[in-house]
Amino acid sequence: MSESMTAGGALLRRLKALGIDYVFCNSGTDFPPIIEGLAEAKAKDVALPRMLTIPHEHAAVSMAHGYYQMTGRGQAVMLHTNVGLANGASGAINAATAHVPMLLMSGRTPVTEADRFGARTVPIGWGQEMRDQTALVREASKWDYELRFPEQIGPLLDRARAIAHSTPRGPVYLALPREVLCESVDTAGLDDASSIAPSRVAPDPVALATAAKALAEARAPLIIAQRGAGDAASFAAFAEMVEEWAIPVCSWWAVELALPTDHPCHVGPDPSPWIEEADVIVILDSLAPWWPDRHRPRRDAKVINIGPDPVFSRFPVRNFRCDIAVAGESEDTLPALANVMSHARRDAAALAARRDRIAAASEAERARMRETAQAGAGAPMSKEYVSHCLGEALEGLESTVFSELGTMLGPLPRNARNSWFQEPHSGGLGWAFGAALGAQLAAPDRLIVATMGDGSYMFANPTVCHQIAEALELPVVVLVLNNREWGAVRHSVTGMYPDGYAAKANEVPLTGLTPSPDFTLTARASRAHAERVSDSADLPDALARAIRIARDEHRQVLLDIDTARS
Ligand SMILES: Cc1ncc(C[n+]2csc(CCOP(=O)(O)OP(=O)(O)O)c2C)c(N)n1
Ligand SMILES: [Mg+2]
Repeated sequence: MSESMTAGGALLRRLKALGIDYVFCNSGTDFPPIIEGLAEAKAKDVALPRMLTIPHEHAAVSMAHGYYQMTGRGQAVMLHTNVGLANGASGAINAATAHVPMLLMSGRTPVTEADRFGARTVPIGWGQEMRDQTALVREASKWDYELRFPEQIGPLLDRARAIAHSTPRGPVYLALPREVLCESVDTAGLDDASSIAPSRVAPDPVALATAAKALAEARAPLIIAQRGAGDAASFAAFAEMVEEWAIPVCSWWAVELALPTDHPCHVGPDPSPWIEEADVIVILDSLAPWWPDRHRPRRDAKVINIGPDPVFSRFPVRNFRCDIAVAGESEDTLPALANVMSHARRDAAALAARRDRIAAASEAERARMRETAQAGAGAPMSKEYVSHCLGEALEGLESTVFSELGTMLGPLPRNARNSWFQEPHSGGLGWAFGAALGAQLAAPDRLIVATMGDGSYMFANPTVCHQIAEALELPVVVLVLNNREWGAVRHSVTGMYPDGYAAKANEVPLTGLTPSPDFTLTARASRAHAERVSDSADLPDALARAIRIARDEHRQVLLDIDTARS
């Protein structure tokens, strides 16, 4: 028997059938048919995704981002017309750069002025109209469209989700006009499985064989890895392969962990001196693997690009050399590469000598980092010191650290897959807190730590994020590394003009954040446990307390840590 429901509710029902757990929502006057449909579905016992009220769009998109990072499953975000979408655009740019799939939607203000259900009522109906609303996020979207008829809900959502999850993954956008959502639609087929499977690019066997041969025959190979090594199995296979083949792995500006920091082949963030001597370089899923003006690969070095989109076609300019391109998801490519290499001939003695040299360099780098961290004790203390202490506090615990100008990989040892994420290379600040909340939602039993600069904390709309943490009972630990400035901006000025006027000024203009707000009060406003830490000697105890409270009392915690300007 045929049945019908409000199109707004039908849309949510379809999302559920597509396996979406959460819709991160920030609603408005375009939402009545969504909210009515939601209530209708509830009244009729129709299963829907969990619909969450998120009081700022950047937090909503960042939560979907963090949720995906922990689960590998894209979620949905529903925002308010053009203005909500504009607030979420920075998050969409982050998701696109990080290859994070999500179904981004926002309402379209009614286009009709009268005589139709759903037509304009209040002045924003006119004020929020745009000729091309999608333009706000089009460059960050793999696909975009507008729902024209209610019966398109199933087909368009199937298509949107399949495209978002196809290689290379990323966000898609669908605009939802209010009049269309107000219509009634037949429910037949809404609960069926998706009609379109995502397409997954598998590595080309010829490219794989060529890459494997080059790597196996290399005298001085190097891998630069910025965005992880795929799933649990490929993470393990990668660690084994680089050890067996004695390949140094560099984490220059890594935003995700590809190799444990205590692995004997992890040589730290600096590609020098490896890059100058390398005859074969693998760029593993890395947008900007080195600094072209500083790091100079050999002219005859063979460069292999591996990743879901090895040439990063979204970006107008990116000319890192690419002799061999191997396209595919890392979880497919890395085990396949390891397998092909396992059949290659090797000179065991030469590999052993190289392995020893790399391991010694790796150990020396760890020792140097420990020393730098210890030297940063005091009041205020260095970021390296905070990173080191956090590493000690997390030892033996299953944890994930999100860092945005916060703690540093290396001084903060991280060894498990998914244990560490840094802001994407798009750098749309305000990401880490929201992403940590999304990750905690995905992994309720895991210790989730968000560490960020004071500037990044303020970009995250902290009142909003603490409200979410309280409302959804997400016991995240937040560390604000507070140097009362935008240090990264100051560094970029003094880096470009080391002897300039700005560098000689008492305070570099446009970088100071004094007077610094009392962030503990912001957190306490949402009943977080909050402390200020000024002296490095107090940090280990404060961290232990923070972790205990988050775990045992299931309560969010903030530490406002007095951090030195470097
Ligand atoms: C949305 C957004 N606005 C501005 C910037 C430019 N920006 C890059 S780093 C930075 C300062 C970050 O300050 P903070 O988080 O305090 O870290 P610090 O550098 O002081 O350690 C700014 C403003 C950005 N990346 N994103
Ligand atoms: Mg700062």
